[in-house]
Amino acid sequence: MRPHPLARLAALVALAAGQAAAQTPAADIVRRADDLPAPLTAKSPRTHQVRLEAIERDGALSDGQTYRYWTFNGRTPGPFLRVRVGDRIELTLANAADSQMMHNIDLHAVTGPGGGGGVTRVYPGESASFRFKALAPGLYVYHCAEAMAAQHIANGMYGLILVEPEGGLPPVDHEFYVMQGEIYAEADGEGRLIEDLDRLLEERPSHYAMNGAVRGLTGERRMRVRVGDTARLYFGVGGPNKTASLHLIGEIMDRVYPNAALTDAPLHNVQTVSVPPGGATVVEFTFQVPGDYALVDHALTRVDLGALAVIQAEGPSSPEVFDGRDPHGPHSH
Ligand SMILES: [Cu+2]
Repeated sequence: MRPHPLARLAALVALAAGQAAAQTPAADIVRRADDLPAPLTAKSPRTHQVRLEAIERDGALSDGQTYRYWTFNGRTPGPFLRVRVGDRIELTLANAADSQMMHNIDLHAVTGPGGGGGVTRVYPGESASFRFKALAPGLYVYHCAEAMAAQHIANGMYGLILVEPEGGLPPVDHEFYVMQGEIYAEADGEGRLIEDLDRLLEERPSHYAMNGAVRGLTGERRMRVRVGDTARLYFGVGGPNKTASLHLIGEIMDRVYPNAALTDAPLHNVQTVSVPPGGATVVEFTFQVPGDYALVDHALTRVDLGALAVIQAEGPSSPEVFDGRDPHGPHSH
């Protein structure tokens, strides 16, 4: 008999929570969820020099199988860029000499044609620069838009840029950076996964990635907080095609900025947030009860295909809020 799907989900979460780092020699493509700059402190507008490099490299996608990724700076997602409204950004995009493809960058935080895509098209070994001013606060996706854009995104070329509102965001204990994407691949039978353009055109992903890999933010790459800590999640969808239904199993999100509209009031007490490809959200939460919490796309078939991250909350139990034990656990009889 097949296990009940929910039992399988619980088993996946338990497995992911305790899992050691991927036991594969392939390079780690995953950007850790805590790999983002601290909040800005400058009081007046400043100019940021940002240098990104398009790098094509093999990385571990799933269960020891490698995939040829296209990245900004060698990992997926690309670096978390952080500026303040009114700041100027001088952005240089270099394309590594050993690349096979042209690349560029379209940042949704840019006001101007192509979001920068037209002025950053670079052949392997080239670089190009442009300047822009961050006019509107928000959390924005950036991505490669070189033809075929869906292919460049599916292969890993996306990231987030935060334009902080005037005065910044309220301080929290933890900030996390997570992006979901789809990968369209087929196995070559020799431990490698090869991109499958038919699947891409049919919008039929073989894998879902959290920060670049199947269940990328689990095991030793899980997020960690203490019970009672305030946490803010910057979540974006690279896509290229699928809207995520972001859900944190066992925790109600305290505050949500739908579509990452940081200048509008947040919603409170939200269960699931819809995040379209090329879109983002900012959510804040505090755990009251210790345990392992699964961050998923609640289109739950995708959890089996990889759309799972884990946040571990440590601290004292709160039996008034939650009291129970696994009826089949070791101490149940
Ligand atoms: Cu590209």
